[in-house]
Amino acid sequence: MALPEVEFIWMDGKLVPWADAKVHVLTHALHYGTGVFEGIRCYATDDGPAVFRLTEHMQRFERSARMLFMDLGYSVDEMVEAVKTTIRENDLPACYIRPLAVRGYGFMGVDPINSPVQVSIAVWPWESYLGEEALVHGVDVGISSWRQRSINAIPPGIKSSASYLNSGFAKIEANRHGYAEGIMLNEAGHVCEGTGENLFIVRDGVISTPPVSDGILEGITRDSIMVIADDLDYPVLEESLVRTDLYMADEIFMTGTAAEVVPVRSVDGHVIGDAGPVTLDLQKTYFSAVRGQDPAYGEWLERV
Ligand code: PPE
Repeated sequence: MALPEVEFIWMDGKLVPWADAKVHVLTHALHYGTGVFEGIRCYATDDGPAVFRLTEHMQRFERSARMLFMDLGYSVDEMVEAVKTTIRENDLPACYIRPLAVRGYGFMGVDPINSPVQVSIAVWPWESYLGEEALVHGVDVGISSWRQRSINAIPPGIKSSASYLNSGFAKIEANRHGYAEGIMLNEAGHVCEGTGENLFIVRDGVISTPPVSDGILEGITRDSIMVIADDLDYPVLEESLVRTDLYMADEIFMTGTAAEVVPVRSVDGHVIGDAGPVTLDLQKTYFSAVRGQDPAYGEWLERV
């Protein structure tokens, strides 16, 4: 997507004009992928803008940073406040939020340890990730020829910039084949996730999703959907899935902060069909939750 510019970006503790939020070309992360980030959404509610599970996202941010021995220099609470300030000062009713921490400028060579840590928070309006149509009619996806990186290589459980080289390969391939998204398998052939979404299937009324141990990002939307499914009395299993489980599923959907809850219409040309009843039920409840229309999930929203 082309970026819609807003007024300010938070950089190392200060709000700076959008055009001034720059780094040096010798920033360590640009060369070696030594960055971690988050993706968060702020929704318009009757009580004003509210951020969905903001604290949990910032906790994950801190955990990702810890893997690179990065000290963010701000507590989770301070980063939560920084996000709220950035949204307020940009006067946005709703937006996507991208906190980023990188190993910065000053040292070259693979060892990141001496490079300074630079933290930023950018916000911008981001309507729908795979298109409005996708939320209603679903998307066509394909199994990627690219494998998910191993848990002992670039761990999928960490939201690192480097992870997205793998996602980028799969996304380019998917788009070239006419698919909206590519689904990656791990080396054992187990289904992992899309390039920016977790994945669920439904068969005979039972919902299944790959376990964290197969190598996925532990999505906050994934967790929210598991809680909602439980509340709606749908059984949910975390179990390894193989590609034929996708081809034979009654329903498939993907989840992510940017993508939200997107039905899958076909996989490699195997038709799953329009969004099924379970997908629609979960999607409806998720959208009520994020928009502050369902008091049962009120604690997931942090007012700006
Ligand atoms: N897996 C991957 C690989 C992934 O990138 C995301 C989020 C998820 C699962 C779902 O995680 P969660 O958002 O916590 O439910 N992808 C983010 C970045 C997308 C992008 O294109 O950039 C997002 O949705 O914000």
